[in-house]
Amino acid sequence: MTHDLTLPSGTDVAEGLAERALRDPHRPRFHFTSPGGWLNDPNGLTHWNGVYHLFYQYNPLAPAHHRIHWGHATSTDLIHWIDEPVALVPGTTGPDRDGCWSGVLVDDGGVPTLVYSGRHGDRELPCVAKGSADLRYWTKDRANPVITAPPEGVDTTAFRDHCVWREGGMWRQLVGSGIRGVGGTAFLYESDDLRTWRYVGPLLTGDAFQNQGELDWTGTMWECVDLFGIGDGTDVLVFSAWDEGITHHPLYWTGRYQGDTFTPTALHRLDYGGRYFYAPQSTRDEHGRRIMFGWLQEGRTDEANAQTGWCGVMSVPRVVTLSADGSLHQAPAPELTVLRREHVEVTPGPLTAPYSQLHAVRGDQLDIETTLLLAPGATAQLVLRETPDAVERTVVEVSREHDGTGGTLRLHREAGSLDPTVDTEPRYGELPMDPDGRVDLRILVDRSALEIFANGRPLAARIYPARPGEAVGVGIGAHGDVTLERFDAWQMASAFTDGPRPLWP
Ligand code: DQQ
Repeated sequence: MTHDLTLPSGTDVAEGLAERALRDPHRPRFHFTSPGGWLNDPNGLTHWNGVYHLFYQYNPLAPAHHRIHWGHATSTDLIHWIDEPVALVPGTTGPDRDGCWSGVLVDDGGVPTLVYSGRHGDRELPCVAKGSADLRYWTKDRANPVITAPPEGVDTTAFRDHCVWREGGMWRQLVGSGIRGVGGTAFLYESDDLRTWRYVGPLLTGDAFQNQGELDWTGTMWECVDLFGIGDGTDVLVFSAWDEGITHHPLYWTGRYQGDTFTPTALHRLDYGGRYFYAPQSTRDEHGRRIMFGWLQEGRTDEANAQTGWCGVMSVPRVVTLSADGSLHQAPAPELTVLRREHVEVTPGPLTAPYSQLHAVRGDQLDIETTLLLAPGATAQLVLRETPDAVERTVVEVSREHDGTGGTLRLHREAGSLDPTVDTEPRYGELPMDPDGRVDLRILVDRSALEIFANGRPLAARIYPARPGEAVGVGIGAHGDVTLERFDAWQMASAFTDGPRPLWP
């Protein structure tokens, strides 16, 4: 693509869809969504001269995954976004004529450069595009694809998605893949110029025959690999475990990246929502923070998506740090608090009732921060999006083991919606706890988008009450000995106007 001033903005292309999307009561107001059409993975995430750039997998023409473009939005605070012109459009010919799939942005001696997967037919190959100084216009390299085939002699399940970094005066790249009959992998390459690549070998390969069906199964292919160092000497390899036709989920290895290999110490689930926080990408911002976004997929049918004119939600920006136990701690970026409005505080003390509605706290755009102290064997429940007759309700539950060691975070969506076509499967995961049984809970409710952080462990999901206007109740309850140490809730303002979205000037 050449420097083309007639390029549409995301909103222009998706105008009819955008109007429909605005009428959908389930559309989030402070999570990033596309102006209309389809959104999936975050791409090219970067903080460039004080501006955050969020690119994303985008189909501006329909809320369906087809001939994927790269959408583009910018922000100076990670919360308020401006729609930029579409960054990459599939070619009419060439290696990306069927889609510009996921990739990253790197700084090539001051030249912003994208490395992405061009799709043609049913295969993807690495491509490169050079950006204008403002990162708005992108010129695809004539030599694309810059790697013309997966490594010779290896029977691969797929070959796409990129993690690219500078090391020892060279470029290094990981391409997500899988070795048939073995497991998911990340192939390591090396280059002087981002155009000519030398294959080094697999950085690490999983075992597709271990833990099949489990929530930490590593799959037959690794999508969207992301390698970064964190804390003092820990390396992290994030990937989305994929398999044809089977549920997929994001995982990460902690360990040590040295030379040409990654030696794992432990495997972890990145988000207990599984596919509701998929294909994440992270960057180190200009403040030195590791910022991560993931794709909150829809939990309703393709027909429902088609009717509403939009689909796909970006998580809120998360700040990722290393916990004392060697796992990752995730929290919403503090910038999010600029959207906090009316504040309600609930009086601390023991929770004696199995359930009571908090009449002062209501809404479908909320930020809740609470600390609970759980005795061994105790359970606390926080109810969200409850209708007055309690027929529809979503329950966040934290419980502590009888022996006092650790606990569980659960999300019950079974009564989340009376609509039988939406996904209401529960979600759960392990909850680390100190000997006091303290649980620090942060809950973000944004219409159909829900993100829960319990002692730094995240769980993202989608909920679609059939009576959205009535499903605004909040309540709390306990079984066993539970003390409410603090409870604060804020109404959240919208980060987007209800009318047309602001466009680049
Ligand atoms: N989404 C992209 C791929 C990636 C997948 C296509 C993960 O590059 O593997 O839209 O959601």
